[in-house]
Amino acid sequence: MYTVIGTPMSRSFRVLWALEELGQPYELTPALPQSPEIREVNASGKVPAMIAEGEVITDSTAILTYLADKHGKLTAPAGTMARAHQDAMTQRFLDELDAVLWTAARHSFALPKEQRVPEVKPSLKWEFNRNLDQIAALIKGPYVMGEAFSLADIVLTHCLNWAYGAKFPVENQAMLAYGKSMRARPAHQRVAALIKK
Ligand SMILES: N[C@@H](CCC(=O)N[C@@H](CS)C(=O)NCC(=O)O)C(=O)O
Repeated sequence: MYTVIGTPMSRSFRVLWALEELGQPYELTPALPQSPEIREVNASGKVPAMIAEGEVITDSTAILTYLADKHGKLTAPAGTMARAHQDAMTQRFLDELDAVLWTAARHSFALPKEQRVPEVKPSLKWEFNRNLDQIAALIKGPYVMGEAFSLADIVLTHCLNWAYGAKFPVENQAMLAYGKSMRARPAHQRVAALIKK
């Protein structure tokens, strides 16, 4: 049994989605960032964290990679060229989408008020869409890596969902259609239902 610490309204969504895809049982502690519950296991106060084999793992991508390798699903095998390409795509989503969204979040609510520069947001929205168009051109579908759903799809779809929540207008039609098909997955819907509860 895994224990996930972090509200589903955060990057914890990625971990919960992976666990649902894998059919693995888990307990959820829906802790907010910087809450005592997360600080107890992760001094940075960042969510998500997951407890597995009696140890704490932090960082959503590290947790996804651990789960995928451990259960032999949602990933190409380690040490293969397919895995190198999958890792490169995942890192690209983190650099070019997640980081842009997170910068917008910092300048909206996460930084102390006097450190926020709200004027940066139009530039970030432009950058996000430029990056997304470049990424979309690489994806032949139906999944990021072609014929197999992988953790790269979880990271990309979560960034698309996050963009929607952050009011980043996404105009790329291929990405809109891709996001719709990923959100139709039963595992995604089970986690989305946790947010609506
Ligand atoms: N790279 C980390 C980022 C974790 C992160 O920044 N989480 C946010 C919520 S989605 C958080 O807890 N922020 C609180 C803070 O930075 O103080 C991951 O993917 O898990």
